[in-house]
Amino acid sequence: MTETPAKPVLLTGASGALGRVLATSLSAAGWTLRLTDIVPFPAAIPAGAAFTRADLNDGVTMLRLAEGCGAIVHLGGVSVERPFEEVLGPNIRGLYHIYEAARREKARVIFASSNHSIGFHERSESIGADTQFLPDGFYGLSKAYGELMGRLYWFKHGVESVFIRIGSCFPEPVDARMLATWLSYPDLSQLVIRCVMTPDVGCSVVWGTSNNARMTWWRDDARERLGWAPEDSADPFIAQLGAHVSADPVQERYMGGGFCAIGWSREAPAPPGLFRNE
Ligand code: NAI
Ligand code: 15L
Repeated sequence: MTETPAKPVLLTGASGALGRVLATSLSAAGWTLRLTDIVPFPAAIPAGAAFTRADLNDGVTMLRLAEGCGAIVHLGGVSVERPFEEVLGPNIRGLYHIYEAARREKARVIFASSNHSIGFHERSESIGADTQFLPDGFYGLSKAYGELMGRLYWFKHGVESVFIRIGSCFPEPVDARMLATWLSYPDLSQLVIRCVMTPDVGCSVVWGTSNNARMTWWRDDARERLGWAPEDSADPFIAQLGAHVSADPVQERYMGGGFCAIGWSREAPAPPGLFRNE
């Protein structure tokens, strides 16, 4: 069954890796899309879509782009660890512009959050979606802030959100960590469709990974309510990638992997008892 939303959907970050995947798959599903990004769309504009080049820092244009939309799939912004000043504009101010537009339009926000919002949890843990944020850098911090902004807009204004804490969404897994964190492009597309089409999502969190046997880290999210079950799996890559680990103990200890090691200056990992109220 093809499901099409009653109103157009605004897709930010449309020229990026995942934006292009979703522009193509949602267009193929018959959706009416408004695509936007700060850089040009690098391919032919898909059927049913229109592209506007714009900066997320430009709040007036974001309001205009969202006019008449029922949902905003928000992928735009800095997508890797960068200095604070580079993250601030797109990921914090830009996100505020998206939520203001959603409030005005009574639109739902599907926010591309990241595992880096909880990256300093240790891989030996099994954490639910309501776990404490432990961002592993300024980028992960911006994703935690984004989820908190979504909660503010839900409780104060009734703006619905689904926060997809994406693991690693690439054509294929490329190292041992991704045997746990990998999300296939088709599973991402199905998830976004469910996030937009499911009635009454409230303010929900879903872990964005495929059906990977090694994903023992993340549990208890909104997938059942969304009616989403990932169909792909990183498991066929276990033999090929199982030994593909780094020599860095920080990278290998924490869920966020290499992002945790960027700029690391502790002499030893933090003892848990000095962080939690134990
Ligand atoms: P990407 O870097 O390929 O795409 C991000 C897009 O945002 C780019 O096209 C960029 O031009 C645009 N952008 C940056 N600053 C902007 C601004 N000021 N105004 C307007 N547009 C701006 O990243 P990718 O991989 O496609 O990821 C999409 C989203 O998913 C990002 O928010 C990322 O943080 C999130 N995510 C992705 C994961 C992955 O494995 N690919 C994992 C976790 C989260
Ligand atoms: C992310 O949040 C990044 O956007 C992506 O480039 C990957 O680094 C991914 O996380 C990951 O953790 O593998």
